[in-house]
Amino acid sequence: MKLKIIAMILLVIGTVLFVGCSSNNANTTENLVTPTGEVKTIKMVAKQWAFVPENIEVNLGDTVQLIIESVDVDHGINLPSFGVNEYLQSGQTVQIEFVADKKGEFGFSCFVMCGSGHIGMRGNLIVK
Ligand SMILES: [Cu+2]
Repeated sequence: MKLKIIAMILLVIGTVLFVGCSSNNANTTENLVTPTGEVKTIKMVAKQWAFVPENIEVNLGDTVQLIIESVDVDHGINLPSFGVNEYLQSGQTVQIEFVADKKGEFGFSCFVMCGSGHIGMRGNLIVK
């Protein structure tokens, strides 16, 4: 009788652990982020040789709206983690929108050879 009760308790504990583990696994493979409904609009200037501002901070789930004006020569912005790859023509303003659906620090850079300081033309998107 005692053994039966112990066996049943172990079975219950085992089931709880198993369910707990499988739901954890489901969370790690899941890539869905609940949008905050917040739209972060950032006006940015691309110039030789910087993005201004060069650091952008948003919250997880925010919709990020970048409005970028290239004020001198042609530039480009490449933010591979969010599929952003946009040509920034001289004198033009470009609007880019995406959802910040992962946490971390993500680098962006200019991909158009815009002069001697081109290689240093980069910045960071921080998603908290
Ligand atoms: Cu460049």
